[in-house]
Amino acid sequence: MSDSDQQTLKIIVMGLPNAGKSSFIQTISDEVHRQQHAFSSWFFGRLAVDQYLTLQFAEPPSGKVADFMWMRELVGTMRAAGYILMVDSTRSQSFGKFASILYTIRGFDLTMPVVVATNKQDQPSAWSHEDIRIGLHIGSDVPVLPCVANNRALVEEVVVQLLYQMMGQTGD
Ligand SMILES: Nc1nc2c(ncn2[C@@H]2O[C@H](COP(=O)(O)OP(=O)(O)OP(=O)(O)O)[C@@H](O)[C@H]2O)c(=O)[nH]1
Ligand SMILES: [Mg+2]
Repeated sequence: MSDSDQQTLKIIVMGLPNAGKSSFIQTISDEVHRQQHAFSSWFFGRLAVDQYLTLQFAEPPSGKVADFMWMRELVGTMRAAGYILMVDSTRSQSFGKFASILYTIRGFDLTMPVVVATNKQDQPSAWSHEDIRIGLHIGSDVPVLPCVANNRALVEEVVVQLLYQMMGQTGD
């Protein structure tokens, strides 16, 4: 097999602080590492899907996502294959800020593959993924999926739905 048969796809896992991004990456990845800078850190994970495809997950410093110019620069320069946007489903007071992250990415490129993971569905106070979709006016072109970040099956389903988006399929 030649090198050209191997592909690494970069997936950004983004969301507000404490949404569960690092836990998600930890659950899905074969290996993880953290890259520490002065005031912020990136968290990375790798998953070898098979001999041809490796997924690299990258979590930007969540304190920066409120910075619109930083976000635009990131989305413009990262050349990500897709985005997993994570929201803490128990914190309805953060949904507006979360929506602005989604709009920033969609506003930059409407064809960018994106899925929303409504995390912490194991908590009794969590809003359901359907209610979050309706509340945030998320259209049917963006999958909104229930998630618990340490539940391998749910985390895998989020990644699979993103891969379907990347391939331009609906997945159902
Ligand atoms: N109950 C519950 N707790 C979760 C879930 N996902 C993450 N947590 C908890 O939420 C806290 C934050 O999780 P992290 O994975 O560090 O979240 P993060 O988005 O990477 O946080 P920052 O990088 O600090 O922004 C931790 O205490 C986790 O154990 C979940 O699905 N359910
Ligand atoms: Mg983290």
